[in-house]
Amino acid sequence: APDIPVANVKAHLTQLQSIATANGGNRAHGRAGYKASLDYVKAKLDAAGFTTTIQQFTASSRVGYNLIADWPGGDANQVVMAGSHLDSVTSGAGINDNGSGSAALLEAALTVSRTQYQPTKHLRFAWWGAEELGMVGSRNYVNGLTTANRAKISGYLNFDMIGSPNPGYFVYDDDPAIEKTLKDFYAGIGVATEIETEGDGRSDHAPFKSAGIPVGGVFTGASSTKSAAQAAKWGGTAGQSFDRCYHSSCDTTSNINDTALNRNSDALAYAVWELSD
Ligand code: DTR
Ligand code: ZN
Ligand code: ZN
Ligand code: ZN
Repeated sequence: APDIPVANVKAHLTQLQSIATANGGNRAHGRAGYKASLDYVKAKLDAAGFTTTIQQFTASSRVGYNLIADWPGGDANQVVMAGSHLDSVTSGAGINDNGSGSAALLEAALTVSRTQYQPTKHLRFAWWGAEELGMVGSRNYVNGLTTANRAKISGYLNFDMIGSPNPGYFVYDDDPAIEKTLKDFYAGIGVATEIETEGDGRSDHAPFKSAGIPVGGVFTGASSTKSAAQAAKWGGTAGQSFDRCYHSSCDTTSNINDTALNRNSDALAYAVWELSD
């Protein structure tokens, strides 16, 4: 898989920060900042040759949107999906949660286009709305799938919080093949990983898992505290949260660890390329 330039990912984060700042300070479901974020991502994907679809839904009496981007080609009966929620909480810009996943996913999709990658399987990327209300957008998408279309999805990769300032390297312990693919990436760059334990049912992979679709993903940690053993393994600060600005107004572009963002952007690309070959 090609390397994902972390500078490009950070440029998307700068845009998402500007969008939040220009729209009341957040990118939350049902607020102007969310739709402006979606328009930013969609414009890039349209220009890169993706077939984009906007799915509308209602949650808490406000209109929400999912953005689905299909890369033309590949076997339509074997769809590899990767997704990130694009919405923030109302308290801030949500740059780590979850601009980080959204930006890395966007740059990976743009890299597919830039390299004119022709995968064996069909690639589909998704930016979810209203995850913070309880995975509403992703659940809306999965519920909308016919049984036949659901059966075509060979796997779903989730990226929610992948640039935490005091990062851990956690791999979802769900589908064994996806888990192994992600672990192989980290082994290849000499970075130890741990199993993601707090996440079951706490992000957009949950509706896919409930529908029997193989899922996986990576995570750099939220409000849990980094242990001394973890700090010895990964660096950073023991006794402090992985992300002390989780769901706070300080979740801005300064709330990102560039090394973690780079490694996880490359892990995302590695898994997408490996699983779609
Ligand atoms: N619920 C997510 C944050 C979160 C907490 N645990 C995990 C595990 C895996 C992915 C994400 C998370 C949010 O606030 O968006
Ligand atoms: Zn990189
Ligand atoms: Zn959150
Ligand atoms: Zn999140």
